[in-house]
Amino acid sequence: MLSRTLLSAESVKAATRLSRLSSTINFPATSSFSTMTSDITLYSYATPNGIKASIALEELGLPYKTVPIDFGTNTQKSEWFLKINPNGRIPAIMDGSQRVFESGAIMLYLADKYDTNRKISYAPGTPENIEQLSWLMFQMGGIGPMQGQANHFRAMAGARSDYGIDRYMNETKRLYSVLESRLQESPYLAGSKYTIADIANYGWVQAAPVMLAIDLSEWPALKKWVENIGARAAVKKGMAVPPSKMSQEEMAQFFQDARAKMDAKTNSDKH
Ligand SMILES: N[C@@H](CCC(=O)N[C@@H](CS)C(=O)NCC(=O)O)C(=O)O
Repeated sequence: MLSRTLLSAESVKAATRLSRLSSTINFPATSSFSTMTSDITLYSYATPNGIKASIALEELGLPYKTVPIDFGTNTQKSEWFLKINPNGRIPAIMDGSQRVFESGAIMLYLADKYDTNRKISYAPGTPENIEQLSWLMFQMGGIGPMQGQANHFRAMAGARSDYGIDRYMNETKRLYSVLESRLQESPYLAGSKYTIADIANYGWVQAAPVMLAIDLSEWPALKKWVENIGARAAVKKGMAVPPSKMSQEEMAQFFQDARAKMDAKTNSDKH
């Protein structure tokens, strides 16, 4: 049923209409789109990428249903889910018959379609909007992949590779220095306002102390930015979507044990 909905002529027409609208209209606060209703289902798990979507939804105050995706049973690779995200990863959303996958695309979609009051985004066509896009892509192409690999080599890999650990830990830290420089000169990444660019980067940076035992004190402006964002009510709500099976303490213990196991392994790196 889902595949029929996704591939129907109607959904293609709707997507075409939406992309035309997004590229031609600036969605001012007075736009008739502010009365638009949503029919959003979020498919997610409370991971650094998953919480980007739920925090954005919470910040916008949009109603949505959540379908928890269980990694334990590999639900993200099941046939029905691959029709929503062909890449078999979370997060993804359905908004009516429109699918959106990739957390960056989800945040841009939500900002374009629903952030008519510009609560978490800058209007298209402004210099700040380009800055917002740049820092969003910095996260999608830099922090996410690099920190993801750091986590893999530091805690999850079947074999230990000091080369892999050093390469991705160092790259993650270098990227944090880039964020630090920006946050020394600007309260938020795109400018004076908290936006989807902050949400995207926050998803990963906030996880670094627990996952990688990275002490954020090395980057004082970044640390303060993490604390400020973490204190927002919508962020606290979004981070608990869907509710995790582990407490914060259990999660910290899980990663600590995983790193200790890696430390005990012999270096298999032959480079
Ligand atoms: N670039 C993707 C990455 C998504 C991603 O890697 N999600 C992870 C959770 S943080 C996942 O679904 N992992 C399960 C798997 O790889 O099977 C995005 O930003 O949405």
